[in-house]
Amino acid sequence: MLTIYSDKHHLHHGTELKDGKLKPCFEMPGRADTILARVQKEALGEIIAPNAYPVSVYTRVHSERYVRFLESAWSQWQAMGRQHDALPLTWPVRDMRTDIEPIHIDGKLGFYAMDAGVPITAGTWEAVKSSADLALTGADKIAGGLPAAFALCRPPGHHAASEYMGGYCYLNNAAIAAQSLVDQGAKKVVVLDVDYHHGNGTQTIFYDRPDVMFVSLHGDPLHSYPYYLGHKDEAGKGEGLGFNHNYPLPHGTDWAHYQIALADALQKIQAYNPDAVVISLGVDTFEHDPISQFKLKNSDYLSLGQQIASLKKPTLFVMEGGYMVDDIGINAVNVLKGFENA
Ligand code: SP5
Ligand code: ZN
Repeated sequence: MLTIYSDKHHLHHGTELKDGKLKPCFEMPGRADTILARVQKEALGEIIAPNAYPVSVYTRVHSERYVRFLESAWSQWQAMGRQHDALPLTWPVRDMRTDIEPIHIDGKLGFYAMDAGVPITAGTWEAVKSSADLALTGADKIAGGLPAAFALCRPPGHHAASEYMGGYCYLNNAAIAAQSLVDQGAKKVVVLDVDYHHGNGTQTIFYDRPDVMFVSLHGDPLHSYPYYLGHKDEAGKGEGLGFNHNYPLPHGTDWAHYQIALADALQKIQAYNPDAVVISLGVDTFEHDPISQFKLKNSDYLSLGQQIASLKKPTLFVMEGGYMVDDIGINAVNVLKGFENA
């Protein structure tokens, strides 16, 4: 399988607010390095660099003012004499205004964030842009007829919505890729999200659309981040009603239980009969993941890839989460190997 990768992810590594303290993000450069090493060790296939895309491709799914904010946040922050990573500290919750963008950088940061897990550092924008470009390059390959490709994205994207960042995510790589496939002629695209966390950003972006179906298996939001979205009754709205499917699963879910939900999800996807599938590939469902609560084992990821292959659709894998760095390469590449050897 073709892998698309760039070293630019090294430009981004910050701190997050966790357990009431600022700590280095679990989302760190070693994650992508470990996956790349495994891709090479397993001789998965060719590894190519991404193309560069104009910002107008990102604004197909994100608002212009949000992308402008991402581009300029670090320089505004630095102009205040601040040197540490930029993090939000106040948020527009219920009943506050979201139509007027604040001018002060502290106001902007909270305005465009859902949590304090999205530090902005000097190199963040360049890494974020490169990550989206990996997914777009993969989408171009799929649109050009390649049956499958792997965008080794870092930072991840599925928590980012049209106008906010969150959960280590800035631009929604999978959504940008899905939109690109539509823009290149696909009539129907599915985003299947297997990250432990619900892909709130992707769901929200496509919630009122029938042309991109969102399907997600994840930790029940009653107990797991992102807490405020990902319930079973979220089925889409307007023309998009019936094109959103959530499978919230309990703590301790192992492969035996996971595969029952997966089989149901795959059946819905098959019935929809998409032209292409984008997989939001998180491997934080692993039994030893430090921030998640499922119990998948190394070999289960081979089965996951095999199951995804049963769809027999052009498939773009987009890397999302997974924080047990020692095993992230094994688990991510197992999905790809399982897919290819099916
Ligand atoms: C892309 C992705 O996987 N983002 C995940 C962001 C999760 N951020 C908040 C995690 C809070 C988990 N707290 C659990 C503590 C276990 N000791
Ligand atoms: Zn996750």
